[in-house]
Amino acid sequence: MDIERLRKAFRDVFQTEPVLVKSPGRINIIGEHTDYNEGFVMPAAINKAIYVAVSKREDDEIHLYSESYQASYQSSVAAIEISDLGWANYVLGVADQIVKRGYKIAGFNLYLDGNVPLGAGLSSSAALECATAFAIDYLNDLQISQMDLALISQKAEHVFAGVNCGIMDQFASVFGKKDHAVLLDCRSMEYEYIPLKLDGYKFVLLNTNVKHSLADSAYNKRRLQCEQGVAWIKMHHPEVNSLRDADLKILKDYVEPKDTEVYQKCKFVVEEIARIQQAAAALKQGNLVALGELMLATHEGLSKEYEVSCKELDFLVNYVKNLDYVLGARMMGGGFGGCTINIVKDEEIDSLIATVSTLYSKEFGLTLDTYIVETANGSELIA
Ligand code: GAF
Repeated sequence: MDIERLRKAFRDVFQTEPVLVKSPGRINIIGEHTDYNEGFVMPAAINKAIYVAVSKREDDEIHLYSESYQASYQSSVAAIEISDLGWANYVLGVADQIVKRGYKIAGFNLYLDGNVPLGAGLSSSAALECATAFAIDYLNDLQISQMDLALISQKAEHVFAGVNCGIMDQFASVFGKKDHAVLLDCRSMEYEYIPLKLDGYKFVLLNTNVKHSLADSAYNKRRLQCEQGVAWIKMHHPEVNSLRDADLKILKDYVEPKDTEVYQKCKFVVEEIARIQQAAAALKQGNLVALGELMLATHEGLSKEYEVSCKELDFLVNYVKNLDYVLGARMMGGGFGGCTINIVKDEEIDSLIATVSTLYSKEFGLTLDTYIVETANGSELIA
């Protein structure tokens, strides 16, 4: 990202000097749909980020400009409302949450740019929320803790984007650390950085370039199905507060008889929470083969049991899963499109990309975008 170009673009639009905030997108190595079930996740921030250039205004107006959409939007702190512009909502939603928490904030100018591919499941929206939260905090000297900035950003997504997401994406965008994955306990919010030793391998993302329209509604539905399962268990085991507390026997006894579909969804989550612990142990031992096998098992569960994959994602995973130079592969994020994450041997990356791109476009008539990603630090102000 050309920081000087961004500063100049901001000055051209707003005629004043900006402050810059950078918030990264994320990958998730393992632990899918576990965050809103108080389980664990293991994401890492990546070297693709959203950048916002901002300045404080003398009045209470909010002026936004998006480089990618070449569009502007205007509002005011006193009258923040959900807009028709998706990108603006992520900014407005964060400002709204900060105001709702009782903070006094001034109007601001914000210029949005970045290189996180949009709609690819790399959390461009969470990154924009976090960048906005950091920016408003800085401009108004609010001194909100980093954890609260992540939680504010998550809440903004619930209210202004209508997706009842967990905390993983915003957490990763704030707390990511270069060369590390973060193992986060989404119940206690305690976390541990695990060094990523990929010796000779890299994370390669294959972007299907599809985002099926049911993604957001299906996400919210899965969340409700998990809550339904917990409610049935709770009638017999009041101490169970989330699927984190359940085991397979409890699910068989109290959820399967009620609804086999809900049972299947809950079963995936309980098994996935267990897999993350094994994956963390494998990563700590540098056992990428074991980690890769767990990733494939996750994909299988997401596709067959949790039913959040799609034919494009399954095609990509099926193609690579028997290649000996690809250690792990799975769909990543909420599902119904976006990217697969693959652990691929350095020397084979170029030829894999060439082959799989050709096969993908032959099969679906779509271009496959590919990214070799590195990990990065979390959100930061750029002087
Ligand atoms: C999306 C959500 F935003 C996350 O909170 C998480 O639930 C993920 O889907 C699935 O693991 O990225």
